Amino acid sequence: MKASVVLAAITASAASAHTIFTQLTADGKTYGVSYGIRTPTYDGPQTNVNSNNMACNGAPNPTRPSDKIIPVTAGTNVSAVWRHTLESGPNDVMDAGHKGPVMAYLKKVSDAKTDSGVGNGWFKIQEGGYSNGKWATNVVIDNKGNQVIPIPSCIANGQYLLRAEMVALHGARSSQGAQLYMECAQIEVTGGTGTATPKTYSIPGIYKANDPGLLIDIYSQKANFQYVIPGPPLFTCP
Ligand SMILES: [Cu+2]
Repeated sequence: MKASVVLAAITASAASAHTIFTQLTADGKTYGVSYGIRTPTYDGPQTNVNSNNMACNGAPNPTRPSDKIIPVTAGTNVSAVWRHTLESGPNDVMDAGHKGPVMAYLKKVSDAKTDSGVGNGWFKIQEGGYSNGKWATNVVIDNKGNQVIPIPSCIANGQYLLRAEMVALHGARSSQGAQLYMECAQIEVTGGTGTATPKTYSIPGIYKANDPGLLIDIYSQKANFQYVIPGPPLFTCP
């Protein structure tokens, strides 16, 4: 096979291997595809960490609004359900060669249906990197696409955007080679004690293109290397 043909084949398989946060499971209920989540029809990544589309996705993967808000009880786990496309099943989450970290963030908003998510107010509530020889993306794939996210018990009640994110680092040895996948779910938290005020951060702003966790040749690392998860520190209840 000619090199150009091989490259075209690799590019095609990579392009068909992206992912979307399609559904949310909360309080034991799994909602339908795109219910309360601003999903795109195309499963492509964001690659410019300085773009406003880093908050809740957007062009070249335009998202559709949702008029639904999903109730969530503070102190419980929710699951962000990831699928290759809006039509895929639990055995088609993302190409297993897409290796990298997994994260989730919250932003308190007055109207979860209309807030763009761009700007300050975000705090990280879940993260996974690389441990015991396994990437967090592969943990999600092996868990049938479920990213388990604990909702802190100490936050204030009200509407939030829940931003779930997977990052694929197979091309991250060059700048803007990391593929970031994110969608925002619209939730209403009840049962929170409101005793904590998390320190918040801006999106865009949480990542730099040359963060050690985003500009990295994952294939030249030792098996037990220490991977640095991008973004702000994880918020936990005091
Ligand atoms: Cu991809």
